[in-house]
Amino acid sequence: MTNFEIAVIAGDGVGPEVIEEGIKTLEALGEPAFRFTRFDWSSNRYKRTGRFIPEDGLDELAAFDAIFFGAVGDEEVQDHITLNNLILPIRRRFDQYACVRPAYLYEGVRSPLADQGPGDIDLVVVRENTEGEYADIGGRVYHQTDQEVAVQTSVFTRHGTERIIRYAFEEARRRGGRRRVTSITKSNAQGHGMVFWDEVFDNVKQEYEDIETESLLIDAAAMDFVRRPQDFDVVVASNLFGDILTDISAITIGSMGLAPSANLNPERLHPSMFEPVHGSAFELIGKSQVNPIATILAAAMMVEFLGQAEAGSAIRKAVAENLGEARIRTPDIGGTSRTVDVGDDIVRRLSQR
Ligand code: GGG
Repeated sequence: MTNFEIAVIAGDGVGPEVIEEGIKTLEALGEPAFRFTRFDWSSNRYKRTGRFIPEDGLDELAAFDAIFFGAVGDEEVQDHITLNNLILPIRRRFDQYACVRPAYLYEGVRSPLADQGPGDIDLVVVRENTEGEYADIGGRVYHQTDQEVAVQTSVFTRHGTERIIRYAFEEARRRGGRRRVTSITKSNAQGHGMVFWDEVFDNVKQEYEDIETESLLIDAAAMDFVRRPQDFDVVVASNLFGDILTDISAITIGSMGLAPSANLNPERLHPSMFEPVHGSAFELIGKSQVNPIATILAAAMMVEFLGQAEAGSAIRKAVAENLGEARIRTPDIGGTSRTVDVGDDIVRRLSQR
């Protein structure tokens, strides 16, 4: 029997609720087997101890096969503190440079867009995940005066840009779908970093003559994700633009609660991290109304990345059946069931296979 060691960081808000459903699903697989080690890294820990991650915490994570993450964000802690002290250090330390965010419109789920049926939306955003606008470089001087200055620098390296664009082309080959890569920038206004990105994209695409390409400005892409989502296959974007576009793609497939995310170190030198796209969703805390499917699909991505394709397909099939039946579902997609009921239904389907 194959065993995997999984580090679990449930984090903030609804994170613990959805993570428990993900763990339940993984345990229902039987094979492979997982051992889960829970870390209490969260805003609550920060409020109690002054740190999200203990001093040697990241060293400890290095030994795991993967990291299963819930959500980050707390009503009492500013968002830039939670992000820059919990999730971004993990992505950087483990060089999880490819953030892969698929969006698929399942049967039984209604898109808010007219005329979009099952499978019509089937795209993946490949978001650069370690530099760009999230590089955490900048500063402020003359605080609270009329002369105050704030500088925030975006970083685009050749190494970082080439590898994420190459990853996107490889992903288009792996998916074997529309075989199309769309690159997103704002190079008309960002005349340094994003013109550079466009140049790198134009160079790398020469190596992939079997893949159709397109370059769009982020504003046009935001419009086209609504106007013609069916035309996209693989979309490659900077850290910030990828983050924004994946909220749009998530809602076009019916709910943020259906969108999973993988933070990959494709070379497998370090553990990769799997999470739902949604954050801590304060308004749902403790109501048992949060949709666990984004996290369960993130679990499927995790087992697939660990080489367990059959287990991943089994989870996806159970999710597709649950959604297709349209009976046990949370309120975000028109149901009245609780988070735990959806998890139980998916576990039941897995156990019957
Ligand atoms: N589970 C995803 C999560 O907690 N998202 C909160 C958030 O704002 N994340 C920003 C990011 O993914 O870069």
